[in-house]
Amino acid sequence: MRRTPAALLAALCLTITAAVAAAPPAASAAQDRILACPSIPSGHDPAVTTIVYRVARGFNADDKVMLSAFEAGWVESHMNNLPCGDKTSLGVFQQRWDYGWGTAEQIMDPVYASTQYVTRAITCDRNNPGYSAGQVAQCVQRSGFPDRYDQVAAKARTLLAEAARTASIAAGSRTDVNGDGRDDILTFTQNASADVYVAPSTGSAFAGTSVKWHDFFSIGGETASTGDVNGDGKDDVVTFAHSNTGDVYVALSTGTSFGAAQKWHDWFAPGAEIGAVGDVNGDGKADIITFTHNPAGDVYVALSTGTGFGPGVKWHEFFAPFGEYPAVGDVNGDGKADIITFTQGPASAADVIVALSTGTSFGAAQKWHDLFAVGAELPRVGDINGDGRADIVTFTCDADADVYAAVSTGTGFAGTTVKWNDFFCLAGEFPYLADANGDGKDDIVVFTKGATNDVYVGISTGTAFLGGAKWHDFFGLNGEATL
Ligand SMILES: [Ca+2]
Ligand SMILES: [Ca+2]
Ligand SMILES: [Ca+2]
Ligand SMILES: [Ca+2]
Repeated sequence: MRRTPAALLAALCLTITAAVAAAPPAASAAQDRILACPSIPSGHDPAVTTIVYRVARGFNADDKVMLSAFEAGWVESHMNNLPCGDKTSLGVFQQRWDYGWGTAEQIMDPVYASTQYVTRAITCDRNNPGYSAGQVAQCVQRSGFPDRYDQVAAKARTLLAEAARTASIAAGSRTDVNGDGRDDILTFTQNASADVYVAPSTGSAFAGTSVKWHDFFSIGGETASTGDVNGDGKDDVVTFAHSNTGDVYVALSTGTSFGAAQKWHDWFAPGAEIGAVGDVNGDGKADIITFTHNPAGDVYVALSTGTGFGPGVKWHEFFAPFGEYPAVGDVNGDGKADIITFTQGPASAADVIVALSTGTSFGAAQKWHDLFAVGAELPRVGDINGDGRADIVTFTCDADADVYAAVSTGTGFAGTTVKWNDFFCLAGEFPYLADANGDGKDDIVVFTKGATNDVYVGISTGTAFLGGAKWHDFFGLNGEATL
């Protein structure tokens, strides 16, 4: 264990350390510090919004309950884990320990607080189907100002969209689950049944509909990923539970299904951190990486032993803080996966930064491109020209539906505004890279979701992506995680 929930809590409570540290019983500690907040931060804490989102997804909250959580959190705390409040109110939802919400320490854990909110909101929504999101919030919060929640719906939607984007960060891991050299597609339903379906590549299509490879893996709010964690040539599935358990589960591929879920780590990528998979030490077994994605910007690694992940070790001190889009890929072709971050600012600040793996740590951050994946674009990492070095691709996923790429030279990414495809990935669709035809060059894949649930592939020629061809006509529904 490298960090404990208690340590996190202590960090959150810095402003009141003396009172908390000196008073062990929960209630008396709380009573010592019941003060109105001197002020509430004007902006939200992205770690809090991400946790609220993940917890709500974990309970399969519908859109209304999800929105209600963000309305309530904004009204009560501007989505901050406040160690203070009116009377005995605490935390993101300003819950009161003396009104049956839990102990003060529990309420100051945003996972616990979100769980309390969401479970009550789901019940209220079920019992009152005609309620607005704000009325659901009031039903849970019982505020003296019941109209405030619906009034902040627009702000809540903005924060919700940001949290959903953070939770869907996924930029590069192999998906050849049957080990035939062609990447396949997977979908994790992430609902109550938590099924995992696979459609293997035939080289010109993804075959099979409703072929279940696992019947309970990666529930809502978890991060589903892939990688060959035991080095047998078949990619396995990995899920980061986040929340307060920090568990990481693996299910090994047999070539035709995934075996039983096994816990390979019990404290990695907790809370709002971003988990990823890649072979950072080049031993043929995929390891796990987590970006704390907060102002500290730490990066931890846990190496695969083939049967588990070892202890979490810090491999970088500052990389991909919140707002940036972290990814993993072997950009210099030495066999060891490196870390990449897209800063995603406006055109003047859309840099791509790389830190190369030494096998035991990530080296100094280096800028490899200074204009790529602007704003809300969706960046991905993969070897699109088949030279063994991972390249970068960005999808606008808007009405232009453009796809730009820059190829690795081993010391930088070359090419600015070089379009590799001019119509691929519309708004709401999910793009990915995969070597669908097994020629060694990564192709573009898009899951349309929406009403059609199609999957299109644009084959790489090494210098461009061909027009999209439909490889599957029903795979990956709305709300599912597709890779
Ligand atoms: Ca494997
Ligand atoms: Ca490894
Ligand atoms: Ca490398
Ligand atoms: Ca390449």
